[in-house]
Amino acid sequence: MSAAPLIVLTGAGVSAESGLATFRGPDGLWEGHRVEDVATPEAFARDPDTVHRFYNARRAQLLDPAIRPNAAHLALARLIATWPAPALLVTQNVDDLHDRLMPGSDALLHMHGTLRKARCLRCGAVHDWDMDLSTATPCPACGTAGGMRPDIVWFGEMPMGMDRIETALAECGLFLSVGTSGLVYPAAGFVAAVQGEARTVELNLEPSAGSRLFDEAHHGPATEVVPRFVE
Ligand code: BJW
Repeated sequence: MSAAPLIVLTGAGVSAESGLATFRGPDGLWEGHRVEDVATPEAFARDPDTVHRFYNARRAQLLDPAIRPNAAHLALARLIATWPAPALLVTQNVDDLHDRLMPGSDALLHMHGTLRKARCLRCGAVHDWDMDLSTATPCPACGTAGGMRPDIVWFGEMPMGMDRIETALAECGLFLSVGTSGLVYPAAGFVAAVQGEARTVELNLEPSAGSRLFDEAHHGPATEVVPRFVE
């Protein structure tokens, strides 16, 4: 592969074989709710207990020792670490499975936030967070009770790191999209935003909504197609 700047975009499919459910697959409903019904500021304002329960369950699942990075996370971490030009892994996932293989790396950007952080609605302080949240949880920084929310990007909110992502997309020579349905924007628009000569590749279980926009596509489970493509 040539040494042009690399962007890898990942979605829930990269973590599916680690045991984390995708959003729009057969196990995608949570207690009968679609993600679009619980991942909005309006849902949180209307029924914070339900939204906290959704994220508490998913945060607790991440602390289960059975949930571990898989061969796709490993192949991507190696690719980013050894790429001979600037490389950025942009994940839509709020799990920490990429982080475990690239701890503290500046080359990893969580555009939809992370489950293991919480944010104060009053003072904006962001804290590492592994406990359950509730409407009674006080903010450690300002002491306000009930002001904490998951540090997650909900529908209608601005994804994180967009300036950096847009700059990287404009310079990128290889764009890999891994395990995402291509239904949620702005991530779904990245392939169209990649400029000129860049090579665009989809690696997914099945053709995504934007599959035809890619120069090439390889379909199958991430733990097979990603290591095969990368190595
Ligand atoms: C495998 C596999 C295996 C399975 N191996 N593959 C109308 C038109 C266009 C846009 C809009 C519109 N109305 C509203 C919007 C905007 C909205 C949006 O896109 N809505 C759509 C539903 C239409 N977007 C927003 O509101 C975003 N903000 C925004 O746009 O701000 C304005 C802005 C303007 C200009 C520039 C920038 C911004 C915010 C979106 C926030 C998304 N949040 C969520 C939930 C929070 C996080 C959480 O709780 O986890 O993020 S939604 C949910 O979807 C989650 C995911 O990150 C995201 C993407 O899902 P993903 O990862 O693709 O998962 P799935 O389940 O959809 O797909 C999995 C794929 O894996 C499938 O294809 C499988 O086949 C595959 N797979 N097993 C390989 N083993």
